[in-house]
Parts: sequence; structure tokens; C-alpha cells
Amino acid sequence: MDQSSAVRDAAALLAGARRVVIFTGAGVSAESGIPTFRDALTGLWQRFDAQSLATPEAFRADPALVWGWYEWRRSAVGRARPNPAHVAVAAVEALRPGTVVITQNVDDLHERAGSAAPVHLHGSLFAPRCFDCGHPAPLPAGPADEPVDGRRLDPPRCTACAGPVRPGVVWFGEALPEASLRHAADAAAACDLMLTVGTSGLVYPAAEIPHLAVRAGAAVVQVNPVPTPLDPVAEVNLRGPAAQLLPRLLD
Ligand code: BJW
Ligand code: ZN
Repeated sequence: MDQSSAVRDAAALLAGARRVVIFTGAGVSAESGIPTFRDALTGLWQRFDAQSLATPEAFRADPALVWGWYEWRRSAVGRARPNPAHVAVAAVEALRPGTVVITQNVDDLHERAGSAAPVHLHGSLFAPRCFDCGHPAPLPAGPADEPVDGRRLDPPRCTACAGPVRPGVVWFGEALPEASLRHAADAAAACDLMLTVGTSGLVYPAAEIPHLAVRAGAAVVQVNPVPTPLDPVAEVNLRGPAAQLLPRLLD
């Protein structure tokens, strides 16, 4: 489908907006080669069982399986580069000071594209901490070898209490970082334009963020190749890959 008129509508909304919030999910990093979670063919959870990897119970049951999986993903992110979607997000920020970037992603590709301080609702692959006492832990060097999925790797031990070190991400059943969630909700309630990019809108409470914006009277522009539960609240639905469509909003 030709997206030209939708792109024009979205670009006009962006040009006229005073306070912009950009809300991103795994799809924004897809074109950097980082797999999403739920895409039918390439999503991580087609190949891996979320319940055996992305919960505290999973870590308790098999810390080396979970730590190894996250180290594999961290090294994949390390080898990836920001794509034109991340660059466009940073360009919006540069053009419109006060823009807030809220991401569900645990990678650092927004930062590496130049975004100043993206709000990480689901934590980061780069902030490990102790599973038992929460003490921050240093990032392990490497892993130097080519990562292999499913590779078990014993987690490092906490220097404070000798507990196992866990990835600094938010697993199912865990609370989101309180300050980040509050900052995100405040920004959503105060914006007049929200761009949601590459998220399935299925995971709560993050998925409430666009709804908060709508309730506050903001327009929502969604960028996603496929329909999502956010379609009905979006004033403009841009159907396609973010790396192609987002840069066009700035032309
Ligand atoms: C492109 C593209 C391209 C492709 N361009 N687009 C209400 C009902 C039922 C359950 C719940 C509920 N409320 C809460 C829950 C439980 C649960 C939940 O939401 N479950 C749902 C699945 C139903 N939520 C939680 O457990 C949360 N915590 C919680 O509720 O705590 C309560 C509590 C309070 C107080 C004290 C204690 C507890 C925590 C959720 C944490 C989510 N964590 C994960 C894993 C992070 C670590 C890791 O990376 O492994 O976060 S899950 C995973 O999903 C990850 C993502 O951030 C998150 C969102 O996924 P995202 O980004 O939308 O990715 P996909 O793959 O779903 O979608 C990608 C999209 O991109 C697709 O639409 C594509 O089409 C598109 N795309 N290529 C643009 N090129
Ligand atoms: Zn500890």
C-alpha cells in the first residue's frame, strides 16, 4: 500500500506538535538485526520459551541457562549498529528539544544513535545486578567467543553478598523501575503527539503509555508493518518498516 498520504499526515502532525514523545519497541531495532519477541517467523519466542527464560522463577531454576541467553543477546547487540529509525528518533530530539524517548528495549541502540536519555521501561542488558541483594555488578568482559544460543554460562557472583548476578532487565511478574514508569507516564500525559514505533502493544503496563497520551488529548502516530491493538487509538497508522518510514517524517 502506498503510504505517501499517511506519511504527509504524520509529518504535518509532527511539524505542528509542541511536545513530542516517541515510544519504541523491539521493531525499531529489527532492521539492526536484533530479533523482536513476537514476530511470527523471526521472533525470539518462536525459538525460545519465554517462561523458561524471562521470569525470576526461570533464573532461580537454571541461572546459567538464563545468564547465557542474555549474554548471547548482549553480544549480538554489541555487534549491531543503530539503523535509520534510531537516527531519525535522535534527529527529532535534536530538532525539538524537550522530546522524550521512552523505550521498552533493553538494547543501547537509541543511545548510540545520539538519543540523550531514553527512558528504559524494561531495563537494560548493560546494567547487571545481584539477584539476591540488588547490588550493581560490573559488566563481564566479552563474551569474546562467537555466541551460541542455548549456551549455559555461570553468572558472576556479587561482590557484596556472593549471590548470583542477573541481567538488569524487567522480567514477567516484576515491577517496572518506578522512576522510569512515572517519568514515562508524566511525559505521555503532557505531550500533544506520540509516535509509537515497532511495538506490539501487548505487554503491560508499558502498553498503557499510548492510551495515557490519547486520554490527555494527544494525537498518536503508529509505525508498524502490521496492525496492533493500538490501531484504533492511532490517528495515523504508518504501515511499514520503521527504518524506511521514520526518516520520511523529517523530509
Ligand atoms: C516492526 C518492524 C520494523 C517488526 N519496523 N516495526 C494484564 C493482563 C494480562 C497480563 C498482564 C496484565 N498486566 C500485566 C500482566 C503481566 C505481564 C504482561 O503484560 N503480560 C502480557 C504478555 C499479557 N506484565 C508484566 O509481567 C510486567 N510486570 C508487571 O505487570 O508487574 C506487576 C507488579 C507490580 C508491582 C510489583 C510486582 C509486580 C513486566 C513486563 C516485563 C516485560 N519484559 C520483556 C522482557 C524484557 C527482558 C528481555 O528482553 O528478555 O520485555 S517481555 C518483552 O515484551 C520485552 C519487550 O520490551 C516487551 C514488549 O515487546 P515489544 O517491544 O512490543 O516487541 P514485540 O516482539 O511484541 O513486537 C514487535 C513489533 O514490532 C511487532 O508489532 C512487529 O510487527 C513490529 N515490527 N519489524 C517497525 N522493521
Ligand atoms: Zn548481592
